[in-house]
Amino acid sequence: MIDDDKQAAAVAAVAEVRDGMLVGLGTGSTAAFAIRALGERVAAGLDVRAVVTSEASGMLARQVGIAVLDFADIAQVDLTIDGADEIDARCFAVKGAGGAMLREKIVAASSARMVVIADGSKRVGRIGAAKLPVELLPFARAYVMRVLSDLGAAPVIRPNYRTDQDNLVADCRFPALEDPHALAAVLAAIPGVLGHGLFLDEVDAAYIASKGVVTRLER
Ligand code: ABF
Repeated sequence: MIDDDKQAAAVAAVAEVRDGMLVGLGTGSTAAFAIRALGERVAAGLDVRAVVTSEASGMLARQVGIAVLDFADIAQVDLTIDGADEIDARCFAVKGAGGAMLREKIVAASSARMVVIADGSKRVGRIGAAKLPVELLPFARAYVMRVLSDLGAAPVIRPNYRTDQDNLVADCRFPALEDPHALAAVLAAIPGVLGHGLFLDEVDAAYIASKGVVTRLER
């Protein structure tokens, strides 16, 4: 059932894709439904190219016949479709359970439009309950962990895990997320922190499916 909702949200978002677009492809099981749905449209004649936010999504995209470009050569993406761990009515999202939040943030920032796709379990009143992942340079591990602990984040290094950039992830739990923009600024300013899962200004819209009914939120 949840998979049906993931697919319904994905198909609704992929319907926004038009001929000639450069599409950003997200990471995770919901984004994978979007990649497959886009592959079907490409097989039916849609002319698009894509950039991807992870090695895994790149493999899947190529498998389903989508032309994948190197994002290092791309300055602007037309539309990015990606999953989330939490999304609220403000279109604030927490991302990064899949560990790809740094590339996801960069691709989202480069995109004229970014839409989140999710099943209803990801919809929350206000973001803040999910673990907030922070990507950090291995060289800076002990220092960044001390600073995160001092911020009350109760950080835990994700065991046996490296990102696609070979960095570490600290999963954080802040007691409250009253001012997400302030927290995002504090995290971004820590030397050794390369990215985090707070998406506050990047998300333009969300398609959220519950029991087969797709709801669209626009920021
Ligand atoms: C990516 O994959 C991440 O930002 C997010 O953490 C995760 C969601 O995965 P799923 O769709 O499998 O729940 O979108």
